[in-house]
Amino acid sequence: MKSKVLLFGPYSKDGLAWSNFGAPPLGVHRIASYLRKRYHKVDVVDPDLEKITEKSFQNLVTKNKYDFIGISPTHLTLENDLALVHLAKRCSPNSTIVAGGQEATFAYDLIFDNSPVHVVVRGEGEKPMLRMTEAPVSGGLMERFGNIKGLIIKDKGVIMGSKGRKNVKKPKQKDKKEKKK
Ligand code: B12
Repeated sequence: MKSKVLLFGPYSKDGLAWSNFGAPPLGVHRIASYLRKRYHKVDVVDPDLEKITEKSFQNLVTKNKYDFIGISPTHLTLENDLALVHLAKRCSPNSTIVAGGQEATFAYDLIFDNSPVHVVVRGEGEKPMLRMTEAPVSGGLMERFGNIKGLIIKDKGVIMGSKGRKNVKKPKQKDKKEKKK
């Protein structure tokens, strides 16, 4: 079955990437090309370039009923990025929400704690996204995606690594102190 995917780039709100550098969100465009070659339908939104409003974003997500919605947050834009995730979840409660890129890779716990993101892809996103779009559509998240390498999954409130990864637990204060010694 072919999936419908929405990927959006970092949302600085002040047009940072465009006014300063004129660069599109390269990471999500790469993933989009990869998925389109396998005939999935992918929309890419650059929230700054397209000067999205809450209403226009809401309309896009409600109308398209995406199977997957992917974000590529940066640390500096995180608050705006996660606000869009909350909005997307309200408009499309059945979509699987995925986060990727450097911020998601290293600060996945911050993202899981503050948003309805279901899955974080650590590292390059092309193959994990493809495998997720082609995974069974029914069952729990761990059941559907647990065999795909490189994921961290929040399933029924528990954060777990997919195959090939140790279960992820936050270090306790005590462990952190011990590491410093
Ligand atoms: C080139 C670059 C830029 C360019 C182009 C960025 C762009 N829009 O694509 C410019 C100069 C515009 C830029 C601007 C900024 N950047 Co910059 N940038 C980089 C740099 C050097 C390379 C990124 C890149 O293009 N890689 C190639 C692409 C193909 O790979 P990628 O983006 O990493 O994406 C892959 C994976 O990460 C993953 N992935 C990414 N997103 C997603 C999403 C999903 C759903 C999935 C599944 C996977 C996934 O899959 C992709 C394909 O394999 C990195 C450092 C680095 N070495 O990676 C910093 C870096 C990403 N930038 C950073 C920052 C902070 C910024 C700015 C906020 C800086 C600022 N104050 O202006 C702005 C943000 C602007 C914006 N709205 O995007 C930080 C992010 C740190 C963090 N923790 O968030 C980095 C890591 C640099 C650093 N070490 O500080 N940046």
